[in-house]
Formats: sequence, C-alpha cells, structure tokens
Amino acid sequence: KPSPVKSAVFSVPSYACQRRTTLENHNTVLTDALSLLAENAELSDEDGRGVAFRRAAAVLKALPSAVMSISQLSGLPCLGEHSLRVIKDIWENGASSEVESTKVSERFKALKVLTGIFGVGAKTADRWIREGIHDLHQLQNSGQTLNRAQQAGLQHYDDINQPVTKAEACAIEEIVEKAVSSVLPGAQIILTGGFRRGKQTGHDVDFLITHPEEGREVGLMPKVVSWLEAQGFLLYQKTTRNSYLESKADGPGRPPSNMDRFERCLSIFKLPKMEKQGAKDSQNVTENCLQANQKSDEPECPEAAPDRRWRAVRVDLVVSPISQFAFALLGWTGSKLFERELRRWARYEKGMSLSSHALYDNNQRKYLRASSEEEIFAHLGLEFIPPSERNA
Ligand code: DGT
Ligand code: MG
Repeated sequence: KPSPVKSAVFSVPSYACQRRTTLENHNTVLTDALSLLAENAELSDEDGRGVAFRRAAAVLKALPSAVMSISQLSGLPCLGEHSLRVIKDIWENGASSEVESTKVSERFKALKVLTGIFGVGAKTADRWIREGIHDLHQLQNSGQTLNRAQQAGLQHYDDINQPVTKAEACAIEEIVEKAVSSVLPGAQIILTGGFRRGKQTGHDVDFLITHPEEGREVGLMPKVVSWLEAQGFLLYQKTTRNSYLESKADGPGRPPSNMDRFERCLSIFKLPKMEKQGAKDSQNVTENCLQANQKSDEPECPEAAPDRRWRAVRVDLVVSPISQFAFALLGWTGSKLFERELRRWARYEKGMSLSSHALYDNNQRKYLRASSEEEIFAHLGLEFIPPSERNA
C-alpha cells in the first residue's frame, strides 16, 4: 500500500522498564492479536513463546501513534519473525489466520473456560481436556475431585469472570481499610495491581498492607482475615504464611525470581451490591455493606438466586514489613511484563537480583536498601516510571 503521508520510523528502547507505556494504545488490533497468541502459548506450557509474543505486543503498545506501514517497524526491538508474520498478515489480509484459527480451536476454548475457574491452572486444565472434559457441564458430571479453591471457583464462576470495576475496587478498599485499622491501628493499606496503574477494570483487586514500625505487621493477616470473616465478607480464603527468612538458605545471589514469600491471602469477597446513591456517599459504603451482609441468608446455590444483593470478587491481600515495602509495592503494581523486564534488566544489564523483597548487587555482594520506588529505579540506573506508565 502506498502511504500518502511519509511515516516516521519508530524507535523504542528494548526493555519495557525503559519505556513509558500508558493505557492509551494506538495499535489495539495488533496488540490484541499478539496477546491472544501469547495467552495460547502460556496455556499450552510454552512460556518462551508466550514471553516473546508479550514483548512484541508491549513494543507496539509503547508506540506514540498507529502503525501506518510495515517499514516503520524496521529496527524495533522484540519483533521476531513470527510476530512480524502475524502483523503482516493483519496488514495485508485484515486478520491473522493463525489468530483466527486459534480463537475458534476447541482446545483453546476449553483451556480458557477451564482456567477461568479460580484454582485451575494450565496443567490441570490440560489433564482434564485429555480426559475429555471441555466445559463446566462436563466437569461437573465427570466426578473429578475438586479442591476447596476449585469448588469455590466453580460456584462463583460467572461473578469471578465478570470484570471488577474501579468503583467496586474502591468499595472493597474501604472495607479492607476498616478491617486493618480495627485490628491494628496505624497499619496502612494500598491498592496495587492494575488499579494502581489507572485501569478502570481488573480481574481481581490487589492490596498491600504494612505498618510503619518494623515488626508490628507480624501476625496481622490472620487478624484481618478473622475480622472480615466475622463480618461475612469472605466466601473463600486461603492464607499462606511468610516464608522469606526460611528461604535465605537459597543463597543471596539467587533469590527465587518469581514466587515471593510474603504472607498472602487469596480470597473471594462477598461484596454487597452498591445502591446507586449509596455508592456516591462513600462514607457509608462500609456501613451499608455490613448491614447487607448481616441481613442475607445463605441460599443453597448462591449464584442462582436471581435477586441476590451481592457479587463475588477475587481479592488478594499481601502483608509486607516496612523494610521491604518499596520492593513489594513495585513488585505488586505490575504489569506482569513490566515486572519481568525489571528483573531481566537488573540481572543482565546491572548484575543485580531484584525480587519483591529486596535488591541484591552481585558485584558488590550486598543488598541495596530502598524506602521508595524512586530509589529502586535509581539503584537500577533507570529513569523513574510512574505506575500509570507501567502498562506494558
Ligand atoms: P488484573 O488484575 O487482571 O487487572 O491485572 P493486574 O496487573 O492487577 O495483575 P494481577 O492481579 O495478576 O497481579 C498484580 C501484580 O502482582 C502483577 O504485576 C504481578 C504481581 N503478582 C501477582 N502474583 C504474584 C506472585 O505470586 N508473586 C509476585 N511476586 N508477584 C505477583
Ligand atoms: Mg490485579
């Protein structure tokens, strides 16, 4: 296609953590296609391919305008042969044949439906598919034993797969704030994850909890959970305890990069539906919720009740000691690719190991302290990127 306007060649740095990626995306057709292939790869235990597609999509998300011609892409990082083929296909034919055939493939559809159940990962879904289970109905009739998380996930399937709004996240923030300040005055909570990056919806709501005096946060999680449970706010919860100190045996040079070891509570919240006026009067949200939960009788099949006055929402709580707070905040704000790129930058460009707990300098053989995200970026020799520009 001859392009009437001369389009400039784009140039972006190669690590996502060197770039500012806002939620304004000028290339959604291309990035949606590449993200779908990434998702398919991740669900198929092909993580390498998954990351490659995620990186390619992230480069396009960072462009200041829509791509007008293939020639603009020459010299951009992370666009491998495969990703370029997908882009060309869309460019020339209006759609990528690989993306379209993936979308309608029975396997991909089944993987999506089954991993949509809270507590079901790609491995379990794959095993079930090999046993002929492709949907929720077949799963329910299969006699498969489900663990407690999966049972709750199945029970609240529709709610959990409906995006959480910012207003709902704020209502939950108020409830968690009340729980935290009731059991430990002075403790602080902060909304992390996608909502901290400015997203208007999310698949869950993530919170980080700490206390300005080191050590005071010990034992906090069970108390918060008990408070929430007593008030009827939890449909499901599983708390895992802090195991960071135990793990020091792993050696400081190689802290495990992915899984962190904070005390963490994976939960399903019972959020009373917000009345339109009530939602505006934010002071009353918690009170309204408390009253609604006290009134409600538990029906046998909760999601089936047509006029039920609450919805289920996935909520993650993490407790961090104040000394690790900046690292935890950076690590839990995302996006997932941004986090991955920060760790890759640290390791390969700086000889450092970054986790959600600490930053270790392999050359100086010491931990680098930080009490803010800005300090961590500075240690890493990176320009500070605010949360709203970490949407890689
Ligand atoms: P969402 O919820 O779909 O709108 O998107 P996000 O960006 O909130 O993603 P989410 O909720 O899966 O995770 C939030 C951030 O927390 C993400 O950037 C990565 C981080 N994260 C999630 N799970 C873990 C974990 O097990 N360990 C560590 N270190 N970080 C995690
Ligand atoms: Mg989230």
